[in-house]
Amino acid sequence: MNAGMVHPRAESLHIREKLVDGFRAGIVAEAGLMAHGRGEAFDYLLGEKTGSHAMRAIEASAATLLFATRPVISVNGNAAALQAENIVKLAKIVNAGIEVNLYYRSASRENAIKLLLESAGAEHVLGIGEAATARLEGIGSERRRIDPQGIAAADVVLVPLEDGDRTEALVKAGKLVIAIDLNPLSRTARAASITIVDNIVRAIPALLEAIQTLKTAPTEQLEAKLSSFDNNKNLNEATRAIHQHLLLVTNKPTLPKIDGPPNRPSNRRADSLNQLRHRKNGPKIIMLTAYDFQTARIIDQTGIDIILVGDSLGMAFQGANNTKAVSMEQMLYHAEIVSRAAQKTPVIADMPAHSYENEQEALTNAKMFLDVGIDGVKIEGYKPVAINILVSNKIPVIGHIGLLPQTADRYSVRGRDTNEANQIFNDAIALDDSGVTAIILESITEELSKRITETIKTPTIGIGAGKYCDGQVLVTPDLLGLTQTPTPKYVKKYVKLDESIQNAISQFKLDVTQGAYPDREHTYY
Ligand code: PTJ
Repeated sequence: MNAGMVHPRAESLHIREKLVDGFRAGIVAEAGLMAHGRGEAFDYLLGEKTGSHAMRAIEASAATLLFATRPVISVNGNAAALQAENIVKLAKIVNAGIEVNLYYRSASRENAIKLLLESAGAEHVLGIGEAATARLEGIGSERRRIDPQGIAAADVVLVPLEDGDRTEALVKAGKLVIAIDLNPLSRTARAASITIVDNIVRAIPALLEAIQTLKTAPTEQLEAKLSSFDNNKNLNEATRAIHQHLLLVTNKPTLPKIDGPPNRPSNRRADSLNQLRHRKNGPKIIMLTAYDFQTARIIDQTGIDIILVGDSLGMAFQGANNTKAVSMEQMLYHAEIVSRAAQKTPVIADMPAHSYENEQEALTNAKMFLDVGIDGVKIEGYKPVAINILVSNKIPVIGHIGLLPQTADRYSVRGRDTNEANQIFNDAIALDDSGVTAIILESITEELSKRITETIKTPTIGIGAGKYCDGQVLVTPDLLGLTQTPTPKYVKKYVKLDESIQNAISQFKLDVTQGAYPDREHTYY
């Protein structure tokens, strides 16, 4: 078989060839070819790229391997056929043992893999033949045989392409298990201490690179990589990445069809959004959030400048603690509803967390917002790659700096510390030249927001950033007194709708109980 280098799937075919060659050389098990097919299918769903979830797991794995006292890399047929050289390099750099441990164990395969690893530079290969005298509890068959000098004594075991039983047994035996598995739903993925949901052909080189970078880093930095890592959360993110990728490739949001007022032409609204750049020293820009039709309809009649379909949807609508899990699909659903209700006012939508991590994702997702009637998008943080591609495609973008809820670990005022203030100021300067329409300043000191507003050409819109900004934005349910206390200091409740609604409902209850409702006026005859 010769894939040729011009084939669009050349890389994938090249990997297959390696496995077929490995099978013919007695390295890869027959079932290893099937296992690879399963992996390939998941890789396809993941977009054949190392996602941010995988990078986080790779960094946590690098830190774990650098902290380990007796790390061991467990090698099977597929891992050897695809990554022998890099496995040897990895073992050398973290001083790890290499142990051959096979599901379909045979002396000839063990030896073929040992020879391959040795030709790649391995000095000592563990687990071969009689050397594997120790036993892994809870595992039947030959697979339970492990080397007393290797996996049996290891504190950390790296297992690329492992099966669920052995991963569970290794964890039970007290090992920290790092798994590489393209299937985020597998038992291995769920049982391992750290799961890298990525193709071994990308994951091992990336792991090598992360170790090179981190090996000179201060201990606290390595500890931070570990303490901030949560395998379950990360696996959920990998699953969401599959979902996200499916949305991207089909390019069709799976939204329920709603029979209601049609959407307006979008170029007119984009024009009025772009006009906002001229409001630097003009009347203040007024912006409010909306997530539902009725609120957007009412706001639309007030003549404010922008409606934001914010990912504050997480808290204000879904009752979540933060905005981190709001998805593209949820945003599109609300964006479509709000943009139908707002006949005059430009509507922008928040690009939710992880929806603009590279050019392609940013552009495809922003276009999906345009398709449901949105006029522009807001992006958290100074993200030049995403912002450039959108601006060069004439999609209005609003920037957002200061407190960034999608990544924040705490909700507190930013910029009191000089370094942090300088960082935010520098981001404002960089955003000013990036072509954004306006910049949201969230929860920063008045001093910093004044300095930014007076320095840059782009209008600033504050939320918890004091009076000097060129405009103000609030979360509408906060302004209406619908959200539960405590709300941030900057929130001014202009009405207590919470109480009004309670009163109305109590009155309805009383009327029905006492027979006062329905009366003649509200009855058909
Ligand atoms: O060499 P042996 O005898 O030890 O046998 C090795 C195989 C792979 C046959 C054995 O470990 C096995 O049967 O594995 P499973 O249970 O089929 O699991 C393989 C897992 O690896 C699946 O979840 C695949 O999605 C995943 N996978 C396959 N190819 C890759 C992969 N993960 C990362 N990178 C890949 N290239």
